[in-house]
Amino acid sequence: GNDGYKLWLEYQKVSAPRLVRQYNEAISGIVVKSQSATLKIAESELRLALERMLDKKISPLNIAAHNAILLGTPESSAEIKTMLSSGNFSLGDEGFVIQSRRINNMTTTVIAANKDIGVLYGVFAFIRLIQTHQPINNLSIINVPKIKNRVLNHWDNLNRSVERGYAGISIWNWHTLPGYIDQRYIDYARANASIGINGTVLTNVNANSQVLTQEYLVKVKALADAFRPYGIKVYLTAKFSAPIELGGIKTADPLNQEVINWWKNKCREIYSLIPDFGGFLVKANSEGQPGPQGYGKTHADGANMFAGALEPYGGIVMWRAFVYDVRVQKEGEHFTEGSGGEHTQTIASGDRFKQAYAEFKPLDGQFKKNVLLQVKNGPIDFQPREPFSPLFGAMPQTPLMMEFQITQEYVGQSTTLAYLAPMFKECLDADTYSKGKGSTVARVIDGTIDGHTVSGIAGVANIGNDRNWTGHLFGQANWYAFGRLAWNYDLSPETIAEEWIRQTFNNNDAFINPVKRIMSASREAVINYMTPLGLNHIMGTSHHYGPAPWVKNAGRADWNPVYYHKADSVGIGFDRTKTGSDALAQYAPEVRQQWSDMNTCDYRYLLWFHHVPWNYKINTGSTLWNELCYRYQSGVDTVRWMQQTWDGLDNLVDKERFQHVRMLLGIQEQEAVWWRNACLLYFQTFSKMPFPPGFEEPY
Ligand code: GCW
Repeated sequence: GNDGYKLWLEYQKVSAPRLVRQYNEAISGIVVKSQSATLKIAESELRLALERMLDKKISPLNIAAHNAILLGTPESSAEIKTMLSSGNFSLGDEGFVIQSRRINNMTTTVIAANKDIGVLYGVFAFIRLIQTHQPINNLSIINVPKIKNRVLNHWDNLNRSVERGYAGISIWNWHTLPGYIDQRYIDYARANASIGINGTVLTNVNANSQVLTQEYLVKVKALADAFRPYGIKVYLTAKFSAPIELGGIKTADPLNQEVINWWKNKCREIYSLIPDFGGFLVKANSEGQPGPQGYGKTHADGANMFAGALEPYGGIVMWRAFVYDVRVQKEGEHFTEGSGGEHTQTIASGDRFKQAYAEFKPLDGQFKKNVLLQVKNGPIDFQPREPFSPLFGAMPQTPLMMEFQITQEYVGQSTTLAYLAPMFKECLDADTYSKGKGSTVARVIDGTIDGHTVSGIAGVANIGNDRNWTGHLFGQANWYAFGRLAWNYDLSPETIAEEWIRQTFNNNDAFINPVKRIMSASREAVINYMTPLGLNHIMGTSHHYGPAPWVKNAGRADWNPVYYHKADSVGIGFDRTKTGSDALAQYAPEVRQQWSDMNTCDYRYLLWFHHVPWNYKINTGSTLWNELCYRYQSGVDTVRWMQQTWDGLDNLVDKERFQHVRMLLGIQEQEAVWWRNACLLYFQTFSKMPFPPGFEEPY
């Protein structure tokens, strides 16, 4: 059986005779002249892959022979030294070159890089060529990542529960660490290295200071040691109040000398165990987490304290900009978080959309050099579709990191097939106009627009201890796509989907094409049956699964779905123009303009920015109410089409994976119907309009 455990590293046997001949001719063996841990891994991964795919023994070669694959760096190979010094490759520390060359008059495939890790990345890229049945002669590939820190964020708790995790419990078994290194850790590292992920934050942003104790740090060290040869650095979340909880200090004030010293000592301790520790990810003054504002200090004061402690060791601080509180109405105004329902009074005037910008923009220029501000893609919270966060482009003096969510908290979790590359891409491609046309979010975060040398992108991981890692098999594609886009945001979602299908399943066009169509349609389908036309945050309170647009007492006003859709007898949607919260003012004029007029605003963002009358004829040609009905129905229809399409593939994929996806699509169809019925019947109590003719009536 095939349970999906091997992810996209299946390395299936190539059977097409033409390809078998071609690959066999081009590959006689592997030459590698180094015993470094990373190069050894590169060699053994390549051998494993080739032996499986070509079904033959691959011998290590000592001297360059005909059709050898030569792996290495200038340090490990004289030939590579000559090659790299003769051209202008600009590979940096992680880039690689794959080149077919003649060396000593023999045809050779060279996989070279400045550093060992680049060679490993090159090896995985070479393996991918064969996995996807590409030619491997006359290669001339130069590939360098566009973003420096490409990290997963695990929201994993020390008790192995995973916040917003839908794939079992945490893969980190704190109980058996440090003595036991599960094969899963190694396979995790291999999978990440294969797509260029070079960092992992092991613990939940809702942090537990316990992980900073000696007892846990030796466990963290064991993981760091296991991941190091794969180029993966380990990071931890730092709970702001740790000096109080662990240090017995009375305060966590970031300007207090005792507190500063406590963190300095903590960093010294960490780095003595883990010399290449990546740094801290911090959630502060957000959803009840402690932070500098509790001491009348700013986010910059807080971030800089950590930055100072990490600086001597080259560590970084990833400081999250995910803050909100409906009480904030004026820019720059700060509050310490409460937790209860006391904000209910201010529903009408506040706009959560505006808070992150309001709090952080004034701090631009105040952060130390090793601080990155980690901003969620959208202004609210990982909705099926959000406009890009107005912070992108608004803080030129601060390196902004992207935070995507791979795990599908608001996108149907692990019963839903939703391929998220189009969502990531949509945000990365969005134009902020911060330095004129072409100032895309991608170019803000890669540092090119504002000249930053440090850059980062994070994905909240969907990985758990389920047999197939991600709960839904197609969740693997989102992990894969995140890594591929983090490395190169110019790749298209279709290209990535096709790569993933070929590597995960097979190279049969009769399978690839329909699956690609399913994946490409999936996210838009989910938007349609959950939150069409720019609706958002109408999921069930706290679990965020399934529809609950009617909820108005979720504990905090800004958790209430009614706060987000604002349906009333007139219409639906959140007016964020000048007549409303004017959140649009946080964008560059060009962006503001594209969304500020109800008549020209892209229908996909319409209700994000406008309160639109039910019978208003929107620019799709229908009334708002009818369009809403059509969208919900078309979401359901697409899921049914996905089911039928998948059903037609039963003889092209193993039974186990076929059934797995088939059953989940069955659940997804029921969910789509549930969403459509719940939302339309509820919204109809405001619109009081009939369903359009021919419409499948919700019941
Ligand atoms: O998406 C929301 C989640 C919380 C999460 C928070 C955050 C880790 O509902 O579970 O907490 O965002 O990103 O901090």
